[in-house]
Amino acid sequence: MDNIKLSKTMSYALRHAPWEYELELDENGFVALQQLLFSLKEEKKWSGLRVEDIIDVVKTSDKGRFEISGDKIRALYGHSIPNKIIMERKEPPQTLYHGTTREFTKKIMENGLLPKGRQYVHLAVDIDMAIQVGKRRDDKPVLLKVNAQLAWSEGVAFYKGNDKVWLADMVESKYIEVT
Ligand code: HQG
Repeated sequence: MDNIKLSKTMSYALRHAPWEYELELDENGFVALQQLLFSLKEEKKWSGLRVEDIIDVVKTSDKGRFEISGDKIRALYGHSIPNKIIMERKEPPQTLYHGTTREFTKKIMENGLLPKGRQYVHLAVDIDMAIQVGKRRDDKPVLLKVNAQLAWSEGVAFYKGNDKVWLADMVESKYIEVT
């Protein structure tokens, strides 16, 4: 089983286009695991898929992209579908990081961090991950340091994606430092 390909397909179905798989996500982004399996198996490429294969992707995902709870599964972050997924609002760590391009940095320091094509702004707990995220778009990415605790104390909402990824609706530039 090609776990990377399966993970990308699961991300596409659970984050971006559930309707293409006739999936209906609940308000927290969950769908029945069996339903996801059934829908993916409709595609020739995945006709031999087993529930164990999906579980393996969930368990081995380096970034903790998915969560299985009872008989349901969801993507923990990254959504772009129109209906906003309700995530757990929670006090963030002192500092969070965001890796981005040199080009975007100027705009971010003017307008703040915006979710752009996704439902939430994505922030990393550790520097290495933020740099990796930035490297997707710029070989010399910029590391932004977000004073998350201060923002939270002043009323900015943060949401926990997983142990490594936090989400926010937006973050004003007064809470951001270019490193
Ligand atoms: C930028 C992947 C101009 C922002 C990754 C980013 C991550 C602005 C881009 C997760 C801006 C949006 C999310 C502003 C933000 N002006 N540009 N005011 N505010 N931006 O892909 O955070 O591997 O939607 O800096 O690794 O890069 O798929 O967000 O460059 O964890 O699991 O707008 O997706 O995870 O890009 O990535 P994205 P992201 P997976």
